[in-house]
Amino acid sequence: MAKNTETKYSVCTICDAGCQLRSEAVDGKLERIMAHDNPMLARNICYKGVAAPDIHNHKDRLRVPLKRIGKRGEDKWQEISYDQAMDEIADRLKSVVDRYGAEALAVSTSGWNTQTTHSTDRRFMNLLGSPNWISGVALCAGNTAAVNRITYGWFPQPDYANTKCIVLFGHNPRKHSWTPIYNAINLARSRGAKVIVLDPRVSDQAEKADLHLGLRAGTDAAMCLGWLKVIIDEDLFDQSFVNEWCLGFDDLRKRVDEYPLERVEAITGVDRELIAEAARLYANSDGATIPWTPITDQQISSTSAIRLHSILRAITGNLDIKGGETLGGFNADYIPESEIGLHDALSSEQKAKQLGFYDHPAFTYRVAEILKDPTEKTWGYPYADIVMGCQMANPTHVFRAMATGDPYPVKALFTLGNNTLLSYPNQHQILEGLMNQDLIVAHEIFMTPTAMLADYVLPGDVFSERNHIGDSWSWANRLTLSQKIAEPPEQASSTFQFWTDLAHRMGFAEHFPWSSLDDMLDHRLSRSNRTFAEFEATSFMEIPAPVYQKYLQTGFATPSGKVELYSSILDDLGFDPLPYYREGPALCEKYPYAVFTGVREDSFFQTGQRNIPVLRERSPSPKLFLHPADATAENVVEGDWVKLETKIGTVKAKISIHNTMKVGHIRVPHGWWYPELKGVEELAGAFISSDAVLCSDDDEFLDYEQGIPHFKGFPGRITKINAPQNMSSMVLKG
Ligand SMILES: Nc1nc2c(c(=O)[nH]1)N[C@H]1C(S)=C(S)[C@@H](COP(=O)(O)OP(=O)(O)OC[C@H]3O[C@@H](n4cnc5c(=O)[nH]c(N)nc54)[C@H](O)[C@@H]3O)O[C@H]1N2
Ligand SMILES: Nc1nc2c(c(=O)[nH]1)N[C@H]1C(S)=C(S)[C@@H](COP(=O)(O)OP(=O)(O)OC[C@H]3O[C@@H](n4cnc5c(=O)[nH]c(N)nc54)[C@H](O)[C@@H]3O)O[C@H]1N2
Ligand code: SF4
Ligand SMILES: [Mo]
Repeated sequence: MAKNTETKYSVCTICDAGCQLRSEAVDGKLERIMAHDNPMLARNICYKGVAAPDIHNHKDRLRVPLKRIGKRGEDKWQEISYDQAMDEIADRLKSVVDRYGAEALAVSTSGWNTQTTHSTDRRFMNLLGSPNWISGVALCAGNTAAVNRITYGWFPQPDYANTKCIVLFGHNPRKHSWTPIYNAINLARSRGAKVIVLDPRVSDQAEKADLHLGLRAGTDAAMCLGWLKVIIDEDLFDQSFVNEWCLGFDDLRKRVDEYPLERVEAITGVDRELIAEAARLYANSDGATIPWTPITDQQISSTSAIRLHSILRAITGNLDIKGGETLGGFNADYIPESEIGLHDALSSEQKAKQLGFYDHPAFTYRVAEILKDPTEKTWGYPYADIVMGCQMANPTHVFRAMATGDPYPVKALFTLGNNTLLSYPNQHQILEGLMNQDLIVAHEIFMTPTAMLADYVLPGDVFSERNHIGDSWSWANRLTLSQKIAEPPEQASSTFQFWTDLAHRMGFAEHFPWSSLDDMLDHRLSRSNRTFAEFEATSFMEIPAPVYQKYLQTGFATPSGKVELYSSILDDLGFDPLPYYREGPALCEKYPYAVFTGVREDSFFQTGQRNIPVLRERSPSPKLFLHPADATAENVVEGDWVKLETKIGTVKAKISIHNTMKVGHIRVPHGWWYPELKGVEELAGAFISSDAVLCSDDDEFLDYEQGIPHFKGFPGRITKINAPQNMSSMVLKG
């Protein structure tokens, strides 16, 4: 019989770059992922995306809801029906809420990989009364979005197509790591744009850069203060924009005067002439960009570093102009997550219970409430859920509350599309918190260490099995079509369906009137009088034409309506209103190396895909990068196993020697566990090589304003060991 072959558009969710690709199914089974048919988009594909059929059709994909029958974490299960699982979850959640209050429910989610209108989770939680929503975006882009809003009310996007200068603070996109950004940078470079890279290592981007500043890890804020010193002293800023649109320039200047280049050179380890040259190149470019980077999201002076990027953009006149960084706003054709989330349904009393609200408020409801009126005035909605990150609880406070009951008990955790145990700092505390839960629900596609700790594991669908319209996380305002091409396993659900079915069982049916995901997509498109079927029949991507300098009409969405160099919000909340540099925990004789987590592996996204042979073969084991001089001093050679210790934990990994590393620095990869050691090692080896075991979230490691941890240069030491047993004989079966 002739086979039935179909081709559709897909937005890949294997990583968070969200490439639009084409998928091909034969007789209803996903067989192939291909590049886009539009030449402008055809390069945006990497080998992880190509591996989607290996992931979606994997024999170990979860297909049936599971209920725990062994001890927590023992990985013993009974298969049950979806309806039974949902009934029992609802009953047990009601008991937790009756006993401890609604705030005893925490949700940890990725949001972007589960697609499907993620804010139904916020809607559910807001109706129930829980503010304790956390996500990996607290350490990645979500927190940058929130901190950008403090300065000028939105989170801008670089205009790669027109810029003359790109400044990468660590950020290192490659052919197989954030491919679309890599392509955009290459295109800009071929047009003549200059690239400045600030990275302790000679990274892939640094190798090709016009200027490379090999700063010491964790010193980005000091570097930016140095740039400002040059830019202000040499009058390289946009005088009229500063006069008309910026608040607190004189205060800023005084603060910047505390950072003469000799001091910045001493802190960062970069020659002062090079610092000045880079600052001049940036400021003198006619249209320059500092693209978002996760590196400043994850260090002790994070809030200041992010604010300094904002301030550099603003005073050099690069905000909301062609070739600079544009403020997108909401897409008027699509109901935004901010509206779906129903944030007004949560009372102020419950908002104030959000964990982190008082101590580390920068991305919590505390700031979101201050920005509510300005945001509505400028952007048309009171809440801006940019990259999901603008009204989150603080993860560290949530895990502490789970483990200790302080300031109140958190007793139920729902984790969706997130490997919670490995994806925040202080893995030992996370485990303690999880072991102390009355109810854990994991919505997953594979049995991860986190799912192993659950009471119920619900099988999720994947991107080839659901319709979706990507809205760039309300960051840019592009709409992107993703079409269902295969059926999900019968008992699998989308996260949209999960929240809807739970809401119906918890008495919130009237607020969840949508009968299906497609119905919800129709609702969201109703603002432009279209259905999903009409959208997919006519377009695969919609990008509104840019409108520059919108602030001339609307002002900025801050309390003053201006760019707040001196932050009225931070001032009101009792923090330093001006940016500053704070040194991370000091290296010492016992812990002489500056350890940073990162340098993402091409073959995996974060904690995922270690069970996918075509990807794992490319990167079979975790590697610590070391400079040859340090390797000699430690008496280790390529491929030796070592243990890496910090004050809170120890992991094991192989040594990989690179002369591109900075002396005195060690790179530790993120997210390693060993699916092949399931049943052999506790929690499939989740404590053997995971960076989260090493990263502390004690107060001395936390940024003051957001309370996010220092991943970039914490003290550690290495010792050579024999290869761990199971590891050397590791076999991965397909
Ligand atoms: N310790 C430490 N923590 C970190 C970082 C770090 O470097 N170190 N990095 C931070 C950064 S940069 C980020 S972006 C975040 C990332 O955090 P997340 O984006 O939450 O990534 P993961 O924790 O790897 O979890 C993703 C999980 O989703 C599952 N999954 C994939 N697709 C689907 C789907 O369609 N449906 C469902 N239900 N599940 C799916 C995968 O199997 C995987 O287990 O982590 C942050 N946390
Ligand atoms: N293949 C693949 N691609 C991915 C991902 C993946 O897991 N796999 N993850 C995606 C996600 S969620 C993210 S957030 C990005 C992350 O990707 P990138 O933004 O590229 O970040 P990293 O790879 O963590 O680190 C980049 C560089 O930061 C440097 N660095 C370390 N410490 C410091 C410091 O203190 N200051 C400065 N200026 N530089 C420092 C490192 O030497 C390294 O070269 O990648 C995305 N793309
Ligand atoms: S870069 Fe690769 S994994 Fe990420 S969205 Fe694009 S194709 Fe998928
Ligand atoms: Mo990230």
